[in-house]
Amino acid sequence: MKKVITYGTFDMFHEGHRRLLERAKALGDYLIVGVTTEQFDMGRGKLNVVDPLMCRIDNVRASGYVDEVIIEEYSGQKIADIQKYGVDVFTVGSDWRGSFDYLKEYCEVVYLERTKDISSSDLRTADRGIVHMGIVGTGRIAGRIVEEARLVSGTAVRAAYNPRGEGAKDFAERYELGFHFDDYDAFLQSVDAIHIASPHDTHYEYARRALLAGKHVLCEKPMVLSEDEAKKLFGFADSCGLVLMEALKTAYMPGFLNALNIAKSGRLGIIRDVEASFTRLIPDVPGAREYDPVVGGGFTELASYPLLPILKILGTKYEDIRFEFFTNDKSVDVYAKAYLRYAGAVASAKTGIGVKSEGQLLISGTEGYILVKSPWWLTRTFEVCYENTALNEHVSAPLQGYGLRYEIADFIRNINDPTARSFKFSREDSIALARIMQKFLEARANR
Ligand code: C2G
Repeated sequence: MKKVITYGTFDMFHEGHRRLLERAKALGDYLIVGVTTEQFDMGRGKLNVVDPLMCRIDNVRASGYVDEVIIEEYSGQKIADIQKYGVDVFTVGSDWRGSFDYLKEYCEVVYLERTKDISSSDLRTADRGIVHMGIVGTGRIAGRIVEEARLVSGTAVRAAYNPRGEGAKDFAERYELGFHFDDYDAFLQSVDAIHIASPHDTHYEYARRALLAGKHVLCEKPMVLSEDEAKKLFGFADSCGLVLMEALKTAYMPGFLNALNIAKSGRLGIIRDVEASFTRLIPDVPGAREYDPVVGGGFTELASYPLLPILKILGTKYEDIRFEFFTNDKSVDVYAKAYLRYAGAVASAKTGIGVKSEGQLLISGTEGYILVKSPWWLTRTFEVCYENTALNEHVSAPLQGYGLRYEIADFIRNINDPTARSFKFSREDSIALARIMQKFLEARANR
């Protein structure tokens, strides 16, 4: 008897899962399925698992292809299972291609083509569907988004859009997406929600058209470069009952949220200063998007990050803001600092694409400070320090992958729960960020 084994979460059981099990069973005579525990999924950074374990097991059994169900609860279990159950074939979807080659020492390993698109009509759960996402723009960040979205339950990236059709086609093939488009309206028709990962100056129009077509929008930072545009987009989202969220990944990361909690809890006394820095040297080559004379420059490219802790800790109602910056010969800023004054506190945000500096976040209070060392925007650990160094603490928090899955998970949660309010990066935060971007661009143009 040929024994086959496969593993998975099988959350919100769908046609992709059913087809996988059907083909897995066809590889032999006896199919064992390892269903993951919530703890195992949490440990590997899979977020938003909806169905309880028992329900996921029932769904796997109900498929009719399965002879035995086991539980996957620790990493390294697969080798032990293969030996324990005398397995001949290990199989899993092609999204895992290469990852389980190490099992070839113990049995045959087969990667089955992943089902490219799962249609909601095939879902067993009648009362809730998977959020089908589309991605606008097909650059490096877009690829990471697709990879991370696969680790968020309740969503599947189905389509890619690029005005250059070839770009979308190549991307869809590489990431095994069902659809690709160079026609934006047709693209919107194929999805429930979009993630905009195109150049800054295209965000507004893409977001506006998507909202008016009834699609939820997650938009890369900076969402827009003017306060008026930000307000208009939130207005469209409200009137259509849709979620509009700015994709500023750090805002949703567990470690950053932890640092914010400590800062706001009073443990540092009264916060008097927030200083944050983000620099990345970017070569000024012809056609480089970051050196575009109208919307390019280090500030629009990077300042969303250092402004985030400032807005979250000291609020959006600063009394004054001013900028100091150096530009290149085309008046594009290569190094810039924003100074904000609040009642009782000051803050500064530093960015550079032509100057390199230390990228740290320092939050200073009357009783102590928090230091998050570079790269603070991928917050994994930080120090809480006091005059009495015996009280100092070292805090760490998980950060999985590129850290994009946290914002995607929040976006999906907000779509599924219309009463959920996004406090992690609220509309007030987005509007304030757009206002600061606008002020900076005005200051730069008036130089
Ligand atoms: N799958 C598929 N087509 C889809 C979605 C999923 O063929 N559209 C496959 C996956 O490749 C996997 C199985 O269905 O083989 C279960 O998918 P998930 O529930 O997402 O589980 P996964 O995270 O892939 O767990 O140890 C766990 C395993 O490594 C896989």
